[in-house]
Amino acid sequence: MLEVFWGSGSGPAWRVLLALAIKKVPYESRVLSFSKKETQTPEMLAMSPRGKVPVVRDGDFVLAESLAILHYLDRKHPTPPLFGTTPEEAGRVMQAIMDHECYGLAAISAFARPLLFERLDVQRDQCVLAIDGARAELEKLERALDRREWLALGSVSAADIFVYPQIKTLERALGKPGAATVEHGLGPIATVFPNLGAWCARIEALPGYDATYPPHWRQG
Ligand SMILES: N[C@@H](CCC(=O)N[C@@H](CS)C(=O)NCC(=O)O)C(=O)O
Repeated sequence: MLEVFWGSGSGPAWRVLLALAIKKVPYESRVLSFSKKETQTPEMLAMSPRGKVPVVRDGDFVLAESLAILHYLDRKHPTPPLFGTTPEEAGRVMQAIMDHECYGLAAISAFARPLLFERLDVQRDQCVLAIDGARAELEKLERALDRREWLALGSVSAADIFVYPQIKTLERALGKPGAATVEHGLGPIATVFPNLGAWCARIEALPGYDATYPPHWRQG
């Protein structure tokens, strides 16, 4: 059976769990602890030389990198398709993914990470300077969802599950105590960006979603 190596709270790993839930593909969960450095063991480094998760192992085949894994899973288990069914749809999905990978991810992370990892003592300036850039990216996503339910296609696609974990990570960062000491104006996300809030709710209503939620986030 397909094995999935992942870590709780990893956005890239969450993408893979979401794809498997949507496609209803059974798998063996191999959850690793970041704090115990379980991603850095010789066995893991042999599969993922950068020591990163997600990684999947399917028989003799091993694959790292979330986007590569989404693509693999879509070819291996085509229903429902996550990269569309036509060349044009595949292009739209990849455009939305690369837009986030190349621009949105860094801009939102620059703001969220100092809050998430409670590093405002040394990274307050970086966090404050990143607010406008993060807002611009969130507004762009908000506009993309103005007259449509999903980011790229008429149904959930790899673009949605690629972006979604970062929005939830931002939401978690906004819930950290330090966030109240920064005038960011970015939350609550569902209030400031209602289209994004409704889109998150749509993803959260997908069958199998609950099993993908980062376990340690349930503990607060
Ligand atoms: N580009 C990679 C990023 C993967 C990544 O950064 N994973 C982090 C967790 S979010 C990781 O495994 N870090 C290893 C560690 O901190 O030990 C992907 O999309 O799969």
